[in-house]
Amino acid sequence: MPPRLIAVSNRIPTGSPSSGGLVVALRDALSASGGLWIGAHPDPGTGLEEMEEVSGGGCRCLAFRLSEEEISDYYLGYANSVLWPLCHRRVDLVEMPSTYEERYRAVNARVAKLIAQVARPDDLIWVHDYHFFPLASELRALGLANRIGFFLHIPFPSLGDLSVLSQPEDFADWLADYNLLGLQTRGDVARCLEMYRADPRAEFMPDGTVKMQGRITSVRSFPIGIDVDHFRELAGVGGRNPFGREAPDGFVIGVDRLDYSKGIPNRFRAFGRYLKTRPEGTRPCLVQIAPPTRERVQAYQDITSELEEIAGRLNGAFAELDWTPIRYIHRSIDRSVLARLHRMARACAVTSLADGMNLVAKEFVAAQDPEDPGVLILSRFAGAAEDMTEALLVNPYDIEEMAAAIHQALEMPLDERRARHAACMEVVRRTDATRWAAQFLAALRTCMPTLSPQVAR
Ligand code: ADQ
Repeated sequence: MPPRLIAVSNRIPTGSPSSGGLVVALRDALSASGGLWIGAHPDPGTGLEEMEEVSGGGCRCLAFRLSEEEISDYYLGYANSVLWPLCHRRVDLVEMPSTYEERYRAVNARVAKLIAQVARPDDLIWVHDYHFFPLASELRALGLANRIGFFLHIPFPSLGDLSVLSQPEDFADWLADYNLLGLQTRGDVARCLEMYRADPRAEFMPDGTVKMQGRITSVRSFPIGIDVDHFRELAGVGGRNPFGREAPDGFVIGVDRLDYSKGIPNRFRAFGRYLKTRPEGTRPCLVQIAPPTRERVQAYQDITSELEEIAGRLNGAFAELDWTPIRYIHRSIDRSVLARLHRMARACAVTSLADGMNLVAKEFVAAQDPEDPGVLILSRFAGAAEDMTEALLVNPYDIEEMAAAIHQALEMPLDERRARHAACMEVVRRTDATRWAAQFLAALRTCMPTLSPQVAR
């Protein structure tokens, strides 16, 4: 039996059959080790409760409840109005009331205490994402010497941008308490090492690890992926045409949470530019699925209005009585319908301004019929572009270049489509979610253990 795994993430699996690759990969790793998944309960509480068992996720899940203040200051506040824009190169959107940071530190300290009540000395602890940067420091302060790994799902911030934090030196310090720091791409690793190079407390060891005040951290990239076979199955299942009778014959699809990092307004503008110059007689269509998220944050309200305005303007200018060029759905849709849509689409536009990986790009590729595949248009600023170099790579700030890429994708000869798809599919398979989890955990198991955590400083 492998050592028991404790996974910690903001969300715990809810048992919905629409789970993505991350849930499947972690759930498998957790059940193989009799492990636990710890995360925030979907419903708020007082913030004082003990953890409770939550069923339905396919593994043992323990949930803590966040109070309304914690949701405002820790989750929507520090996590999503400071750290999210910081990591996505939007320091102009950072909001800094002092209660955000205080509550972020306090929630991490509280969650560490709850974890310490259930952790055994030889458990592996795998912490996910920016909601929990300081968690290892809090666990070490409680005396835990376990191997603790961290995986950052979003881009690693650049050194210059870190100055926006009230105590930027704490950031490197928090990360130094992890034995393994997993990032999405080689570019993220380079940015992280640049941060350590600028920090006089850090030393670089001959094996490539970073040593900071007695603590040794290995920094490596583990590009995340999807449950490929499951998504292919969903996409291939026959059944109802999601459009009813009148499916557009060659359409471009976009699927994103409605987030300013995803570059959706520029995508709409590029599609508008393409509409102006499109080949005569064609009636192209952009199907954009963008469910709302973090609606209480001002920046998300702004992007929602901006998108409605652009979609309305373009449809007003180009639509005809029997043709709507932009079909914009501001809701979540069933995963099997999503997979079918990907398979039917002639192209997918992923135009993120910054993105850790972007799983939609991988889902689109997985959903294609290899004999007659659609074309992936992919932003150079999405982590996925580091390996998927045979997609049509675009600069999401360059509207003309993106309009030209839409044209190229929709007109691309079959041989070229097949060759590009095969190369992308090879990457999608190589980075499949189960391998991703297995590689991270294998690396964590072999990390140098932390000596007595109190002695380490
Ligand atoms: P996200 O920012 O959420 O993830 P992404 O990687 O694209 O971005 O994953 C989104 C997931 O949600 C995909 O599986 C997609 O199919 C699904 N989804 C999106 N819109 C949907 C809709 N309308 N209905 C149903 N499902 C929908 C963060 C980082 C990414 C990183 C992932 C994983 O921002 O860069 O790739 O974590 O590490």
